[in-house]
Amino acid sequence: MEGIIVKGIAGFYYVKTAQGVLECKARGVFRKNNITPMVGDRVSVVSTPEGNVVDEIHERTSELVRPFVANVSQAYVVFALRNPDINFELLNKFIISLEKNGIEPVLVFNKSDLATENEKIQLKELFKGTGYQIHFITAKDGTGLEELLKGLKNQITVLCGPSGAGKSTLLNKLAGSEKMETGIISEKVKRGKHTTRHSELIAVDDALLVDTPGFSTMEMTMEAKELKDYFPEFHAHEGHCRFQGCNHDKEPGCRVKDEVGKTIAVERYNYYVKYYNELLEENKRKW
Ligand SMILES: Nc1nc2c(ncn2[C@@H]2O[C@H](COP(=O)(O)OP(=O)(O)OP(=O)(O)O)[C@@H](O)[C@H]2O)c(=O)[nH]1
Ligand SMILES: [Mg+2]
Ligand SMILES: [Zn+2]
Repeated sequence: MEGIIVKGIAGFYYVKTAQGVLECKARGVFRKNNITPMVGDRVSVVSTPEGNVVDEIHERTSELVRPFVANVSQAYVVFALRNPDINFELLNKFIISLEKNGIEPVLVFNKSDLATENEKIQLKELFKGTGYQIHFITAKDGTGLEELLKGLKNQITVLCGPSGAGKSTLLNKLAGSEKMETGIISEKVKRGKHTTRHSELIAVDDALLVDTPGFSTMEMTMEAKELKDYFPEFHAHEGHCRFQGCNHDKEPGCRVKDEVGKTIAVERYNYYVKYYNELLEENKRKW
C-alpha cells in the first residue's frame, strides 16, 4: 500500500494511506544502511505478522535536515516581529540552509499586531534585491493570510522558525481548524508551553503542510566559496568583479561590495562576510 509519512515518534512511523493512518515500524534494512524514514517520505507499506512495516522509501525530491523533512517544495519561514524578537543570525541561517537545499524561502513575519510600520519597512529594506516574498501577518486573528493560502496549492509547505514564532497558530488558521496545539508564551523563558515536539504533516484540501518544532540554533557546514550562491541579491552582480571567482570579501574591484548600501543591504552583506570568514576557518581546520 502507498502512503506518506505524517509523523515519526519513538521508532514508529504514521503513514497516511487510502485506508487511513497506519502505525508502522521501519524495515531493519533501513537502519543497517543508515537510512532514516522522514516525515514527508512517500513510502510503500506491507502488513506482516508483526504489524505494518515501511517496506520501501521512494526517491526524495528534497531532504531538509533541520527541520528533518523530506519532499518539501517550499518553506514558510516564520519569525515573530516581537516576542520573541527576531534573531537575525538564525533568520539568515534558515534562509541559507533552504537555499542550499534548493527550496524557495517565503518570509513570513508574524505578530504584526505587536510591531510598528517602521519595523516592517526596515525588514523589507533588509531583504531588498533577494526577490523573496515577504508577508506580514497576524496569525492570531488571521490577518494577512490570503496570499499564503493561495501559495499552498499543490505544494508540500514546511513551516519553520524559532519556538514561539506562531507556526502552529498559523497552521491552524491556514487549515481552518485546531490541528495543532499552540503555546502560551511563558514570560520567563519566552517559549511556548504547548511547544511542538515532533514534525507533523497535515493535509489541507489539495495542500500538505508540515508543522515543525522550533529551534534556536542552526548548524550546517559547507565550503566557504559556496556561501555567495545562497545570497540571491548578489546574483545579478556575479561575474562583474575584477577577479574571476571573487568571494566579495577583501578583494579589490568587487562589484558586490560596490552595491552594498545600494541594491544590497549593509546588514546582509556584513553577515555574509562574518559567516564567510567563519567558514574559511572551519574549512581550514578540516584539512
Ligand atoms: N500577539 C500575537 N501573538 C501570537 C500571534 N500568533 C501566535 N501568537 C502567540 O504566540 C504563542 C506561540 O504560538 P505557537 O503557534 O505555539 O508558536 P510555535 O511557533 O508553534 O512554537 P513551537 O511549537 O514552540 O515551535 C502563542 O501564545 C500564540 O497565541 C499573533 O499574531 N500575535
Ligand atoms: Mg508549534
Ligand atoms: Zn566580488
